[in-house]
Amino acid sequence: MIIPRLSNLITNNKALFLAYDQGLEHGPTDFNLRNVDPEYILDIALEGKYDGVILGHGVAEKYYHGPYKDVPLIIKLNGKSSLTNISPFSTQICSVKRAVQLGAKAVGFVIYDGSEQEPKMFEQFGKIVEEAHDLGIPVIAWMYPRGRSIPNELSTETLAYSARIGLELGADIVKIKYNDDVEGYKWVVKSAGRTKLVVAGGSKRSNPEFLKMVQEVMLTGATGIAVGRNIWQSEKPIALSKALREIVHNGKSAKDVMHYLE
Ligand code: FBP
Repeated sequence: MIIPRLSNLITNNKALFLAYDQGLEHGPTDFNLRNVDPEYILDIALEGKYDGVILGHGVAEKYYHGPYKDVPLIIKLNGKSSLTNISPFSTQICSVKRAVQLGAKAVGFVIYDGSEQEPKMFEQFGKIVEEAHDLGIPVIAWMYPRGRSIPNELSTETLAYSARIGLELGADIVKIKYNDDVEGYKWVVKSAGRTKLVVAGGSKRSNPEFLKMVQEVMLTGATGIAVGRNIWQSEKPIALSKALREIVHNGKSAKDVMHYLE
């Protein structure tokens, strides 16, 4: 097995990723006339110096070209639309091989742990980890506990279990939601062991609220954040990205970086 090349994505144990798979997951309801265009997002990723941009293979094929290749590409290999009403399940829609051909430096996969369909996602994920690691490609697991047996998706114990599942299943990075409990979340990060943890951004918060959240997240020992809507739904995505980068990579506080947004 070749050691997955995390250095393409993580510097000094810190990482900042821009997520843009919501067109499949939520549909254009998240978008406006600007951010519906993948080039708008890729411009933010480039200018905002993101450590990775998360796309589906369809968007990558048509838009990840030219200067955008300076931003490491992460292809999410499974997905679902929000049009279905089945128990939480996301099926594989792209292979590791195809993702690598498109230029991916890492691949992603969502697991709804606790769902009735958990075994199928574990099985698909297991194969992906093997294929990706044979090529030295890191695997990021979106660990989203979901389904009838999960009464509270954001409880610290549930999130810690999800983080641990990521480690046990071979993920190099887990992407997990934040529950606004700084002390509790340290246990979530610990439970992931040597698997790095990045926090998912969530729906749009005000700039001060969002930056405070990121500051808190970094205090828990997390490696960083993989954010979408909070950036590309912002009126000032580049200024906000600069502020975010200062917090994640340079240990600044939310207060220290507010001047970027004035
Ligand atoms: P946001 O920062 O916009 O929340 O994106 C993070 C993310 O994990 C995306 O990668 C994904 O499309 C979305 O959240 C899925 O969220 P959910 O399954 O909760 O609707």
